[in-house]
Amino acid sequence: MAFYVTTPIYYVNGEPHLGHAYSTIAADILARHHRQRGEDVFFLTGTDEFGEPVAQQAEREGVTPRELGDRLAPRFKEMAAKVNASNDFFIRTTDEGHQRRVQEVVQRVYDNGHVYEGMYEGWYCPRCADFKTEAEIEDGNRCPIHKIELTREKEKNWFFRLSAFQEELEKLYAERPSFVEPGFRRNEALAFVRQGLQDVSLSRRRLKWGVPVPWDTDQVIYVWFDALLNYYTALSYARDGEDLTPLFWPAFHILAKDILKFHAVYWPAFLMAAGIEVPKGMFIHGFLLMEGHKMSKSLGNVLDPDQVIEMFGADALRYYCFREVSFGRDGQISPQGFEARYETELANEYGNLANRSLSMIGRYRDGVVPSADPEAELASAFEGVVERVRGLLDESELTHALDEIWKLVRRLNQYVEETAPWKLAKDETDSERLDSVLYGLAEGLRVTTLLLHAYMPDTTGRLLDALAEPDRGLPEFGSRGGGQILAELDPLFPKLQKAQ
Ligand code: ME8
Repeated sequence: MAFYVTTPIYYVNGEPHLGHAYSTIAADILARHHRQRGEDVFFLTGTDEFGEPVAQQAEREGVTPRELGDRLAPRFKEMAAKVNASNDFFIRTTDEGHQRRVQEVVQRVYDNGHVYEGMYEGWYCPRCADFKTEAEIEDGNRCPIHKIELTREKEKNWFFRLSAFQEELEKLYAERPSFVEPGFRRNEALAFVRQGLQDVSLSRRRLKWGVPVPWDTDQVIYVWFDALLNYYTALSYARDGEDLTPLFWPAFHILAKDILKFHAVYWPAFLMAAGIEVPKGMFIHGFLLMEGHKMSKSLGNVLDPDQVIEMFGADALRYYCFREVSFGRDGQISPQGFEARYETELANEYGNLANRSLSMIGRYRDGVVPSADPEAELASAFEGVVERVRGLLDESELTHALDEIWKLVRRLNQYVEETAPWKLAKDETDSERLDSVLYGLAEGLRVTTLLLHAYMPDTTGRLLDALAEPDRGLPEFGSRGGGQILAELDPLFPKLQKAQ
């Protein structure tokens, strides 16, 4: 089995913020989970460097778009590393290999008869690099996303015959109900298709910063087509002398609702036009909000992932984002929220469970996991849980899967309270029961931690080492007998430095 997952490629028109980190972490959790299943995984992220959004920012800063990209692309690359993303490649659309392949595919779409020359006029948002319909425009002529004034634009350029794909798109949606998840986003996309599709510009004449149209080098390819194609082009040159396309295509995409239309409508149509298989599917998540507003570069209300990581660590950030905000919905995040979850859930519930369990096995059994059968009441809490988590992650339900796992953390804590091993340890006749309880705790902790591994790779890795568990695959409760010698474990989630 192969699994190919992508994030949007981010515009290099500002520093990365937590909104970008969020999509990257989501895709990373899926990538890591599929690796745990033993699948061949390819995980792609990167930067979108052409087009108006970047050219305009460069102009504002008095640098060339290339210089801006060369400064900011490494920042996005660092951001991915800092949040512990395990991406297999980082694409920059300015890569030679990308541009070559984009031209090939666009030429194919042209040769297949889906491109013509025409005149476009409409309200245009340079930040979105997109024309807006009358219905989308806010407050006279403002962009509904960026709140900036739209400009009236008119130019002769090449058009992609999107309208010709209406029926095929409707068929795709009918045949593959899970093509776009969650369902309410699928309905939005389908409604957009059903209202009637208009052809879209495939090129720009005024702009110089882009991939040249192969048959008309006075124009550049419209940034959205060049950008979407990154998902396809990367596989052809990510590995020297090897084309990964046959192994990994089609991709599964993670993105937010702001770019739904491009991914759910333009992109499959464009691939159909090129004769390339459409994506496996996509999951559309919501926005992280700060005090009620979308966290965004243009609104300036962003949290810096570096600062958050410095304070809480990457794992806590990864955990918080998916626990606090139901994946798929918009949700508020705040430094106070971080702190609260860090202390109550990560440090007190999970961290304490780990340290308590290890120290009881240390104290009562010299640090060796007893060989015993778990008690039925504990075993039953784990029944079917791995399958449930797998099933939820198959639907990219990152929050629901995490909720399932967190129930185990709580069940284990409750089990410690119910069984009170410190009391059992006082009476020699309870020795066998204590073996069962301690075995159950070690096994429960192992299974829970392996399930959390995709979410919090570092801390869980440390705990698994302490549990003498070298395997990182998906677990099964009761599949490991006792006898392991446990190691020391420093607190997984140390107390926060309040002064900050
Ligand atoms: O749109 N909450 O790039 P972009 C959640 N280059 N996610 C957020 C977010 C927030 N507050 N802010 C940003 C582009 N994101 C194009 C994409 S893809 C072929 C081209 C994330 O830099 C989210 O994934 O504006 C959103 O879709 C993406 O960043 C937009 O990044």
